[in-house]
Amino acid sequence: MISLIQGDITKQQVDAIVNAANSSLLGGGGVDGAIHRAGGPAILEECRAIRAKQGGCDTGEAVITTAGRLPAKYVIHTVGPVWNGGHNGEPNLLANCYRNSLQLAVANGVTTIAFPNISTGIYRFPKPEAADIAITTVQQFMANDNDLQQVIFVCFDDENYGLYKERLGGERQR
Ligand code: AR6
Repeated sequence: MISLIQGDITKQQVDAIVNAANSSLLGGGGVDGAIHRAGGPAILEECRAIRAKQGGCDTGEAVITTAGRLPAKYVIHTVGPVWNGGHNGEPNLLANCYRNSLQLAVANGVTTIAFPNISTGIYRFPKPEAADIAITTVQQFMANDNDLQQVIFVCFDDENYGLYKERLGGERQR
């Protein structure tokens, strides 16, 4: 099932929430800052360990940590593309974020997962195009994977919420 809510992803009671991180994995502003603030230092510690081992995270890829004080069990950190006009592979890289996060989730036994609107804040990806890519990629993944029970799109700003509502037909739709 695909669900839609407007709110703060740090409050979601799901197996995993996804973070719109940067390739350093060392935190930042936006949803990344909110997740590290609410989750506490354990998340950053694990990010540092991953960084020491593999040197951060490339755009479109994803890594997993526990979730510290958050109600979720895991945080999946993915790095969205910075919008640079759209001819630098941004759409594919954004689709990779959703696909790789879902793959990593399933590999870790996650059945419920919440996504923020990756790249649509500081990284300036146009919101309508990002919504199309997010929804299509998740729908394709769910059509081929029976283990995932629920994917929740958590929209923070009104514009994204409106765009997702238009595309998904309101709250808690399949
Ligand atoms: N819950 C859910 N969504 C949120 C929250 C929240 N608490 N706070 C913001 N958003 P952004 P990006 C939405 O800028 O564009 C960081 O510094 C927000 O409305 O967080 O991928 C990283 O370290 C927007 O729709 O991420 C990177 O350097 C969406 O989250 C860089 O920003 C994504 O906005 C990544 O930029």
